[in-house]
Amino acid sequence: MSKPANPVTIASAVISPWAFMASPTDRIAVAEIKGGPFAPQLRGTVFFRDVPGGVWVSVEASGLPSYRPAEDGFPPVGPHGFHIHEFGDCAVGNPVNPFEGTGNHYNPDGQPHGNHAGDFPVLFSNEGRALMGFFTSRFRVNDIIGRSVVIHQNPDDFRTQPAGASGIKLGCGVICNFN
Ligand SMILES: [Cu+2]
Repeated sequence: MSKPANPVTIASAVISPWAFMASPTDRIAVAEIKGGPFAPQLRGTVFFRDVPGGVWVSVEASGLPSYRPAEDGFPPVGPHGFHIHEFGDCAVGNPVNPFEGTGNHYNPDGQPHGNHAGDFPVLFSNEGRALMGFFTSRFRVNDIIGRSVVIHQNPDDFRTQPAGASGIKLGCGVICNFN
């Protein structure tokens, strides 16, 4: 009997253009995202893999809300603001403003919002599911261990300071060593 394929290896091979050159010594981190009181079904996994010149980030999520347009002075729900925050504290805390312990966006070089090292592309909900991969040269895997990734309710406008008007936090995951 051959050993069953590792689903993690398959997932990262599908969405990483650098998978062909991945070596067993590449630093990899993972964050398991869990939804808070505003999105209790939300689950997600984010992988961070050191690649030449930066990090390949791949994210898979389910249980996101469906898109809702802006209405009655409320901003749209989705596409969802998505960031690295400073602190790896994913305790829900205040249920009307969950995950306050995550602090501000990860911003080691003092940039305005829109150019924080932790500013990521927004996540689009496809009937609740999102699958996305992208490259960043702004940090290495070692720099972000012990911080958190956060998914917000509203879109990130990438200009409102300090957090892009992306609204309440739907889910949170602490970034941990994977290997
Ligand atoms: Cu955020």
